[in-house]
Amino acid sequence: MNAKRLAAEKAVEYVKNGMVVGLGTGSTATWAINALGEKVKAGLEIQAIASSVASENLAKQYGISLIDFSELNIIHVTIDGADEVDPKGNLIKGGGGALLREKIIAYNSKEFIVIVDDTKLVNTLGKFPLPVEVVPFAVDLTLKQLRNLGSTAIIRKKDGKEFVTDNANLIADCSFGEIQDPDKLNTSLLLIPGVAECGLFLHSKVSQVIIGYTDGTVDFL
Ligand code: ABF
Repeated sequence: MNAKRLAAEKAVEYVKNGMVVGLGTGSTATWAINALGEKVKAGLEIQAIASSVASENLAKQYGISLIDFSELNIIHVTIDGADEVDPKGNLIKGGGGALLREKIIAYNSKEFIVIVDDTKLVNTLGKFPLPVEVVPFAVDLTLKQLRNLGSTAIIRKKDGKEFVTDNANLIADCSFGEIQDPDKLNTSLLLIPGVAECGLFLHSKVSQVIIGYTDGTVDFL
């Protein structure tokens, strides 16, 4: 049984006619978009906004109606994946490089549902290097500040070139070791000029985590 798909399809059960849905990014979120797309084909009426160009393109293929941010009054529910989830529901996100848009959409959603398989569960965040989106200007100075906070900050590369986000920024992957206080680290990172956003999502903004297991069961946090 595909555990990511299971969690995704469970989350999509929450989506009802007339809702505005925030679409996440990554392989688990893709399962959710697939499931929503099938429901739309079968008559479900929703509007959606996407956290990445990739998710937007997938939604278009299914004929999911996309709403412009300028016309947006409310996002009823956002469904998105994560790279790590701690027992309180704090998250590391951004492995796919879409963390800034994901965070804006999650922050502005009434409900934020996180979908993961059980491999994403950790006791303490930090094994997965924390993605931090940084503006390209004076990036070496920003990296120095990130290292001063105790991380090994490395600019992400893809196919030998710097990975560029949908917002024309760069990603610094920052290993901090175990993150004992995600709230404090989130605040410290956001105080650095040049940091656009970081991949720490605090539990206070997470409505529910749905965990899929390969034995076909799901669990909730
Ligand atoms: C997005 O996709 C991210 O924030 C996270 O980095 C990643 C999870 O990837 P996957 O669902 O492919 O495991 O949700």
